Amino acid sequence: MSRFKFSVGPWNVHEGSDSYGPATRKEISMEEKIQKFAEMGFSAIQFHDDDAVPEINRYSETEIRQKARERKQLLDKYGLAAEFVAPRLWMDPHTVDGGFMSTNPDDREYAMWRAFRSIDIAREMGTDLVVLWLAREGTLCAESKSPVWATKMLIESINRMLEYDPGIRICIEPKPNEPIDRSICGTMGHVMAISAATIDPSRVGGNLESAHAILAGLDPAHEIGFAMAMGKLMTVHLNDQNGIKFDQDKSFGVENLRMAFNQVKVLKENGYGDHGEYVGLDVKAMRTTRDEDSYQHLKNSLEIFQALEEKVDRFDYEFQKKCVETRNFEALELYVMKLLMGIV
Ligand code: XLS
Ligand code: MG
Repeated sequence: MSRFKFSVGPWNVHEGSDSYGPATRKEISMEEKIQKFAEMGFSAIQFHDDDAVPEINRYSETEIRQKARERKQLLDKYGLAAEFVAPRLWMDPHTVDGGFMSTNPDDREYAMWRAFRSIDIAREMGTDLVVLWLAREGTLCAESKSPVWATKMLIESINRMLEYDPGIRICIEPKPNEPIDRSICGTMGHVMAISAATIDPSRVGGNLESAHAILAGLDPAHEIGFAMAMGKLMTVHLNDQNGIKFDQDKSFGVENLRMAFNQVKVLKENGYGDHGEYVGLDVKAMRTTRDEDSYQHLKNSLEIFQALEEKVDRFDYEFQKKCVETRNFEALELYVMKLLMGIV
């Protein structure tokens, strides 16, 4: 039995379309997904603002709150919590050049409207956590906006959210690229610097996604450790990635097993979850996956995570200590590989 609580977003179960081809699976309703997530043992659901309130632009602030309460009733029906709400600032025409750092002032205000509504929705759904994945925040043409100005706009936007709700927590999910070309906040280091520059650093932290760290050429476990050292790891998006290419959101551990082992190890060793944090998944099924296997990638990710928990529990810290004292890291590395291969 895992010591962790797990969360997932409805976009993790999708129809399989990609930039080069149409859907390969039938659409599944939100209620059916949420019921299945509860059956699979998830404890919480991640939401975009328009997952909670579809066609959000059509509604007044009051209507948005009402619809968020209705979505919360669906969670209550299956005994699930809402982990976070994230403004989806990458689909609407107003976000064509980003949101908080768009070169169009009206579009910047639209992004703030969505951010404030995400806070309202979060409150109605019983969570104080808003996640900002900064999809289009950066440049497609490097000379289109100053990186100094853009960074300051991000800080100013977060400050406005912190002022809008004095109890809300803002969690930035860094990614070095895709769909943006040059990201303004690409790694956990950038997130920690942004946090420190806001009016309330204690309420601004990070969400580390495994694939995003790999896309930045970094080690996910070290990115997790960096945020935990600052006391600012608010959640994680565990998945995997085969090298530096398009974001693959692969099942956790399927490409980089030792990296996955060290992500579980750093979370377990440092009390992740002790303050209610969830292990979030952000994984997508292969386009070739059939309808009847629409949730298999989530089951695989949970099974691999829990198998790695057992490996961490069996890790021989005495042997590690001896290897460190004698600086025999070759022996330590072989031990880890044997542990992962089931030889020891
Ligand atoms: C995309 C992001 C996205 C956010 C949620 O790369 O990981 O899935 O986590 O919108
Ligand atoms: Mg993610």
